[in-house]
Amino acid sequence: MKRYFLIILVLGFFLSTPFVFGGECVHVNNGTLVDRVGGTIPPTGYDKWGYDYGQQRFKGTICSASRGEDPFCKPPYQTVEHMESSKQRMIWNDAFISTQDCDGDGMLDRHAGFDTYIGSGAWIMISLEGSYTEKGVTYRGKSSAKHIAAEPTDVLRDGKWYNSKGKYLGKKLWEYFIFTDTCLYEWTE
Ligand SMILES: [Ca+2]
Repeated sequence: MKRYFLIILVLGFFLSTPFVFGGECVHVNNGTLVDRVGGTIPPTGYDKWGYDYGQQRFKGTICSASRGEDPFCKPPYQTVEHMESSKQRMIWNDAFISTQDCDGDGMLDRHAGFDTYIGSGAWIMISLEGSYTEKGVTYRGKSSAKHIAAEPTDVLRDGKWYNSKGKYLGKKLWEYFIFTDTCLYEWTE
């Protein structure tokens, strides 16, 4: 069941709206911006979930990455304890989540300058390490993956992205991303 180490659902990645410059930018260091669930973002360092928006990085668990909202993290799911102890790391670039709010919605900008992530150059890298138990067997694993926004010329067909020349790029992820460059190792004890 390798899917456990490919879980990368992060709340709010789907919810972006077209970017419109608001005329003034507020940096995360200001301490007044909020995250996607309304929590105030600390001016520096990690928030309680493990997000450091100023340094564009995350250090936590699979469950804290989704702020506890991932269905895999809710009881009575049998592996919840293992999932909560699984380590997750992420880094991303400015196009993915900026360190500023320039469209005036009080949240850090996503795909700044673009209507959607398409063509924005956004990317995020996610690595996971941990274990889970299924039918009495404990599995340990590691995975890492880089996800990049599709280009305007890329074509989505049957849940897979191809470039304009027909070369396969990767599976569809969220709405506009390509699931690519995945390394996955899993073993039992
Ligand atoms: Ca914003």
